[in-house]
Amino acid sequence: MAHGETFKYNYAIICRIPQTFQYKALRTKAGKPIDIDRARKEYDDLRDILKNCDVNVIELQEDENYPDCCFIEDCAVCIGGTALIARPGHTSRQGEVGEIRKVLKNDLKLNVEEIRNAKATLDGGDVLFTGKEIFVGIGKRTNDLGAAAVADFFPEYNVNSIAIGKCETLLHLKDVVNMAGRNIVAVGGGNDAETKEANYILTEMQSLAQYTYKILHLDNRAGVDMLYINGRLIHRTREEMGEKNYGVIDEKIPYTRHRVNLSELSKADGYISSMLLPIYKKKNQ
Ligand code: CIR
Repeated sequence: MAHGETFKYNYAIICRIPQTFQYKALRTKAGKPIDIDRARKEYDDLRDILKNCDVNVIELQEDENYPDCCFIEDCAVCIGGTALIARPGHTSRQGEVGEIRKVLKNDLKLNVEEIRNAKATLDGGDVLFTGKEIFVGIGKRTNDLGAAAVADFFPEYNVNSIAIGKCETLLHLKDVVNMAGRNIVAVGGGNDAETKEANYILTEMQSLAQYTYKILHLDNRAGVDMLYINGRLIHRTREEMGEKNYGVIDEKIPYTRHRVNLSELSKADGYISSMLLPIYKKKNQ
C-alpha cells in the first residue's frame, strides 16, 4: 500500500457487547462493577461516530461464549488488504477469531493469512502501525513468535519489537502509545510507574524507528486513548482525560475530532482502538 493511502479505511468491523461482559470480561484491576447498559451506550456512541467517519460499519452479533468479544482489535492485524488472523494471548479469547476470519475472508474477501506456529501468541492491541513501519509489543499477550508472524506477513514494512513484559501497568502496547495523525505519535504517562513505562517505550521506539515522528505527550491513559481514521481523530472526553490533556489536543490537532466516553468499557481494559478493526479494501480486491 502506498503511504499516501495510510489511515484511509473504507470498512470498520465492530462487535456488540454480550451480557456476559458484565461479570466475566477479563479485568486487570478488580474495581467497581461494570454497568452493562452504560457500556452498551458507549459502544453505540462509538458506532455512531464511526458512521460519520466515511467507513462502512459492519456490526457483528455478540457471542455470549466470549465475554470480551467486543474488543475485536485483538483478533486480527489488517494492513493494506492483508488480514493476519491473530492468536489471542489469553486462552478464553482464542475462539473469538473464528467469526472474524469468516467476515474477513468470505464477506470482505481480503487476503487472509494464518499463523502456523501453535506456540505463537498475538493480540492486535500490541501492534502499532505508524503508516510507515510497525511496532509490536512483546509482553503479557504477544510473544516473539507472534511478532515474527507480523514480520513474515507484512514484509513491506520494518517490524520493530519492543519488550513490554516488565511494564506492569500495561496489558497492550497501545495502552500507552497511539497515532494521533500522520507522523504524530501520542504517548501517555500517568502515575510514577505509568510515566516510567511510557518513557521507556518512547525511548525504545525512537531508537528502533526508521522514521521520525512528532511526539504528543499526554499525562494519562484516557488522554492517549485515540484513533486516527480517515483524517479525523476520535478521542476520549474532556472529563475523562482532564483539562491539561484536552488543551494539548486542542492546540495540536487541527483536524476534525470526535469525542467518546469509554469509562465503563475501560474498566475491562478497553480502549477506543480495541473496539474495531479498521480495514482498507482495494476496489477490485
Ligand atoms: C482483555 O483482557 O483481553 C480485555 N478485557 C481487554 C482487551 C482490550 N484490548 C485492547 O486494548 N486491544
